[in-house]
Amino acid sequence: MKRALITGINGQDGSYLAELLLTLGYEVHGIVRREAIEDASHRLVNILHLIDKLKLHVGAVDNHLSIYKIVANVRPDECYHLAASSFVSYTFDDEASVLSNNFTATHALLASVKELSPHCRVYFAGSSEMFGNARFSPQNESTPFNPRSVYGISKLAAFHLARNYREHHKLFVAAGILYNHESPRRGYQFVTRKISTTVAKIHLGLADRLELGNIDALRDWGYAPDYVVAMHAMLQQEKPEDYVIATGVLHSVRDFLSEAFSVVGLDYEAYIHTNLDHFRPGEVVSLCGDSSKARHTLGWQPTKSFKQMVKEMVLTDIEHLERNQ
Ligand code: F7E
Repeated sequence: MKRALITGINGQDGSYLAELLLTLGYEVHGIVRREAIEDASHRLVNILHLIDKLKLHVGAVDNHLSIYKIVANVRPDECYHLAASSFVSYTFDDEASVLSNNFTATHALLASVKELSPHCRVYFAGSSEMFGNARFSPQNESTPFNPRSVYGISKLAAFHLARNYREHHKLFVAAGILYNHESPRRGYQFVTRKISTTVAKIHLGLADRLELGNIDALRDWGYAPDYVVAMHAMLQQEKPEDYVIATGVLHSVRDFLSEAFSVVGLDYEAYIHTNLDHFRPGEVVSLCGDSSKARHTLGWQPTKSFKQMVKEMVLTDIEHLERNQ
């Protein structure tokens, strides 16, 4: 039986990946914070349904000793490094913790794996934010990086570190360069979940307005359960490489709004209020990914359309709210 270790197991991607690996017969270990274990019904909500099947370890991913001990204890065959400060807007307020969480944690993990479990295959979660103000569109694995946010810079630094461990220390480290990916388990601060949950509240009479920033911003939005399939596939290849994972289709926030409100038969224009606080300095305007390499090499492809995904998010939020009323 293969053993996998997931950092960020209680996040959107971590929870879907844990489900996938359990289905494939893996022994699945995850790292969570002490506060999360103690408040499991809130902080581990994405993995509560799996908790009896998982082996959870308390630790802090940016604390080298903590990671070292967990890797020594688990001796994983595959390690998926998903834990990160991932909300781009927060990075404007607290650059230091984003740099530390995203870079130091990657270093702690790679260095520990190299010392203790050098056969272990590592997945590093890169981001389209590393392309930033890209000179070409769509972007692929050869497009030059030009990050515009501290988040993008932190991910790019960690990505270079991962490459360095691959090239100089001969670790099997594969990196996904993932574009936005959403689901009913997306954090509430991200625009898609903010919209789906507010539409659900409006539908149930619990809210009457939605404040947003730039609704003409464009994103390449995919479906998170599809993206974890790609992560796993990257670690099953003969050689470790980097892969862009994206749909290749751009939609605006406005498109998302229109689809989401139409699920409950409403017109979004009646509910939207612009809040300048949600506009971003140096916004990356339209990143669109070319995932031909993943499609050819990994046999990967998206399974759900934008419309189907938006519908699933809104209907799931309605169901959650109805259950908790
Ligand atoms: O923003 C616009 C906002 O916060 C999407 C992360 O997973 O993907 C994600 O980063 C767009 C932006 O995601 C609001 O300006 C308008 O253009 O959902 P988001 P993100 O910043 O694209 C990348 C690939 C990652 O790697 C990140 O970790 O929506 N927008 N009004 C708004 N966004 C938010 N959050 N809130 C608004 O009110």
